[in-house]
Amino acid sequence: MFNKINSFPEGFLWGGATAANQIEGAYLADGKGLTTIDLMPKGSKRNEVAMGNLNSFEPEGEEVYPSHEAIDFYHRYKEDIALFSEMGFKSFRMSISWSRIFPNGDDLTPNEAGLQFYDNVFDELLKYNIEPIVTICHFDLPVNLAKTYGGWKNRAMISLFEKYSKTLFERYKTKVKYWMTFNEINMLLHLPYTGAGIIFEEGENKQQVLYQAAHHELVASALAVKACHEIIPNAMICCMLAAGNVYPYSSNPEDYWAVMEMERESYLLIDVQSKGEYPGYAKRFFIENGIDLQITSDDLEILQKYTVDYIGFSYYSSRCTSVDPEVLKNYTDGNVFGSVLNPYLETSDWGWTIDPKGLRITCNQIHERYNKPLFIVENGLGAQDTLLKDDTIEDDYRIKYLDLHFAEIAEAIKDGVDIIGYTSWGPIDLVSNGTGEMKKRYGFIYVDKHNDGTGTLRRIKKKSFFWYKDIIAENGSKY
Ligand code: BGP
Repeated sequence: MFNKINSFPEGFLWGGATAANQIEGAYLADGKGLTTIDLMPKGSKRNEVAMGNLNSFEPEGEEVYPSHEAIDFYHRYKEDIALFSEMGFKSFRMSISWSRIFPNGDDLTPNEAGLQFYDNVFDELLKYNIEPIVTICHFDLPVNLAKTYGGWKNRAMISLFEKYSKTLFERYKTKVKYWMTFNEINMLLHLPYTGAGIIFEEGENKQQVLYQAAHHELVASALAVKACHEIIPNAMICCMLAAGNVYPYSSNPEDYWAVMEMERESYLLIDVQSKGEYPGYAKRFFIENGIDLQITSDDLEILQKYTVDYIGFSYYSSRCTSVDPEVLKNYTDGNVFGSVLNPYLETSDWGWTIDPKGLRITCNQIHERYNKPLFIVENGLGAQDTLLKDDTIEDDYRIKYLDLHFAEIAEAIKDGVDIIGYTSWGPIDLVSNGTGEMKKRYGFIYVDKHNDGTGTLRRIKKKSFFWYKDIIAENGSKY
């Protein structure tokens, strides 16, 4: 009656994922305007800026802005894409920098040189049969939109984003089939400046501001889904979630309820993008927290009509929680979302819990919640690599991490979860979003660039480069 499900299906989209501001550099080249990330320092102030508590529009002292040069993908994309092709990539996730297309965000006409740059990148990818997976907005927006409009606090952002995304669909309709609207939309609730260009004013009700901004992004995302379907009928467009299942620290029902609450916070915006309406638990949450959202009846209709085709998500860590104050003292910072230390799991050098089984659980949870195809668009290990004298990098720790995660993806597929692809985060070393530094490396390809900005930018294949190449060549058949 039932046939055995094999693991990775034919046509599985193996690849790697990046974001414009973490690789491109050339921050003012060819008419590009400043983006919010271009004014984010590295070092101790970075977090406060990311959280919207510190205005970074007037830089002070000797700040270093990592996005200004990054790894210079802008000038080296041909070399980098050739290396991706050598690994056998079937897909490459990248984002478009809004301010290359509309330097101020509200310009009347787009910047042709910016559009041309992405044409060149897509052509290069397609030359090697690598499918571009495009994030329309990955943690950056034109500075003018943050300064003049207050970022996504402002409803006017909806039509500006709609215009920007339509411009992209029209221009790239023959080249790009897979789209996603906002990177890790739920991160907006934790990193309001990074995610939405928000800087809080004195005395503002933060929750009110955050959920109103999120509502604006949801409507904008739904309008992008509409436009995408109209302009590119065979396209697939998704939302993108920072995912990671949560464990209760104990069998206390209160701990389990705390898990439910954490997961609901993560899923709330995705529930809207996938199911077309605010869930009941969200309405209760808004009322009980004095959050009064401005939502029109047109908004509700748009949200309901234009839901996403698939779910993209990042997975780095699981989390763990408890209601016991003593347990809560034992805490680690994950990828922004903190977690109680799970006694069964190890953490990376940056305190991120490593949990391959959590990826299988997460895939199953998202599948059961939405019943749509899934795309794992970020996963990987940030680690310090050492370039040895003979120009090699022995990154066995990265191979081990990926190997264990791939085995669990295979299990999830055998569980019946429809997973269409996997793009590992930072296939080439890039600037860390969290720290603004180079020393936290994810790549299969080493880039000779260092925290202090020095380095030749030379590209060097790591041991994991050859390992990933073999996995792709065999379509993960070992799992
Ligand atoms: C995700 C972001 C990425 C990326 C990744 C790793 O949240 O979407 O942009 O940076 O995290 O984080 P970090 O760079 O802080 O190691």
